[in-house]
Amino acid sequence: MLTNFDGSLSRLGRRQLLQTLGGVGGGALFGGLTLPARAAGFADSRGGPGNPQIANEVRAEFLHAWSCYKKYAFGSDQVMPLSGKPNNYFFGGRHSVGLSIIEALDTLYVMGLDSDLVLGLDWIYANLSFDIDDDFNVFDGIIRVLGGLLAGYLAVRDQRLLALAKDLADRIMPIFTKSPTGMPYAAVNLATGAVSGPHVVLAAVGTNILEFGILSQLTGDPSYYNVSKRALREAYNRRSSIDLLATKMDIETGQWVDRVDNGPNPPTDSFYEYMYGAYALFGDQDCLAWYRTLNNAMTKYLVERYNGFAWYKEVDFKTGAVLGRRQSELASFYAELVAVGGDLALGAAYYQSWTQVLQRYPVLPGSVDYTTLKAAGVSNEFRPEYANASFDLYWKTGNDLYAQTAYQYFVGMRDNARTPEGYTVIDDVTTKPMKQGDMFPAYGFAENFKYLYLIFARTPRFDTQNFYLSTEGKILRGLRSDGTLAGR
Ligand code: DMJ
Repeated sequence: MLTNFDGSLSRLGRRQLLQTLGGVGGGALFGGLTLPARAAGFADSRGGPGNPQIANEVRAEFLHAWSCYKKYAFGSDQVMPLSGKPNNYFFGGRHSVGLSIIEALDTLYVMGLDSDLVLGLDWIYANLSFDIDDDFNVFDGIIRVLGGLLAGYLAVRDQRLLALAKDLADRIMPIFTKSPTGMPYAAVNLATGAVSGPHVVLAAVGTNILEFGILSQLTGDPSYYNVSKRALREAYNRRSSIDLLATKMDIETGQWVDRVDNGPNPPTDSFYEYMYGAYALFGDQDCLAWYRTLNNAMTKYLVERYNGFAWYKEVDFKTGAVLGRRQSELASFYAELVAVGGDLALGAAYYQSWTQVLQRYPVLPGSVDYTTLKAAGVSNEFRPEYANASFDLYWKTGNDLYAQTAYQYFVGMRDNARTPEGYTVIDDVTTKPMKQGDMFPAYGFAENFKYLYLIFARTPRFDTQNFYLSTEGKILRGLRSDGTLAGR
């Protein structure tokens, strides 16, 4: 065990881990990298100036990606950086919601990129409408579009953003109100309110209470929060006798469609994040108790040490019998959640497991077989989850190790996912050089660069002592106004 009681790495543990990773950090060789360092700590978390040099590097790379989107796809959902073409993700190419702009709003704000922020806001005010006669994927729609508009509103306090957010939420509402169990359908036609998709993965059942809760706070209408909480309760009530969940629900019958509990892996992942988040953001004690019951059962039945590293196996949710030992990269975020949720030792250990994979693959593979630490899925869709864990663990513990490994992630991303004009996904992380694909997912504007920047930057626009970010990196608590953009 490498951690102290309070979760910070002990001197001995930290040294062991750094040696495992190939160096001692702080300007020395670290995993083959020479790190720029400050004398008094790499990122200087305790009220100091951070590391402006690295913050500027991260901001420059964000701008490299953003400039590509502006040049080739502004107003479309996403950019294809190699072919220089737009991509409209949400409606299969039929309509655009300017997804990348919405995803970028609060990142542009905390980075102080005000003229680009105003450009994006002006596009939204002139073009964005949700009167679209087509099916809308509500999981992505809520965390990305609704969450982006709300974070934008919290940054600049323009009522037009709040009105758009409310309009979208009202169009989404039938997924809850038309469901016989209260658990949401997977899709809704935004113009007609027709719902579809009764077999719903748990992440889609339960990743909405943070955005709907903020909307309830801002509008004074509790119905948004209440429908989301009911969905969480209904899923929780269907746990097995050993307090585990399967991954897919028939929301019309209330019956599970499968028998696998694979812990924080997709397609459940952010379900747990939002159950805990309802407590962290709104003080909901029911949600905290539900999270603790489910998380404790996962720790008991799923967590195992393999070659010294902590992982979550896949099990039968009724018996606990082992079904598999693969781990999705998307699960790496759970290192921060399990730590912030109270088990700092397990969070630090799980982070260490993924750091070990980062030593082998500077861009993490989509999944690993953790019995060998070899890639099982070789692509990486510009995934932010490891940096998400670094960010929260860094601010939770104040431990420089998390800043150092975040920088290692950043260098791996810059060395491999950068293109002459932007950034892109990786089709194969096992080849040298890594084989690049041709897409920049819009969440890259919301997540990777923001987590990295906010480890190293110190800005009056972000409260490092009191923040909460959604699963999509939207800053739902912690944005501070300096007055310059109010009403824009
Ligand atoms: C993001 O949309 C969110 O982080 C979500 O919770 C899971 N996956 C993507 C990024 O990988």
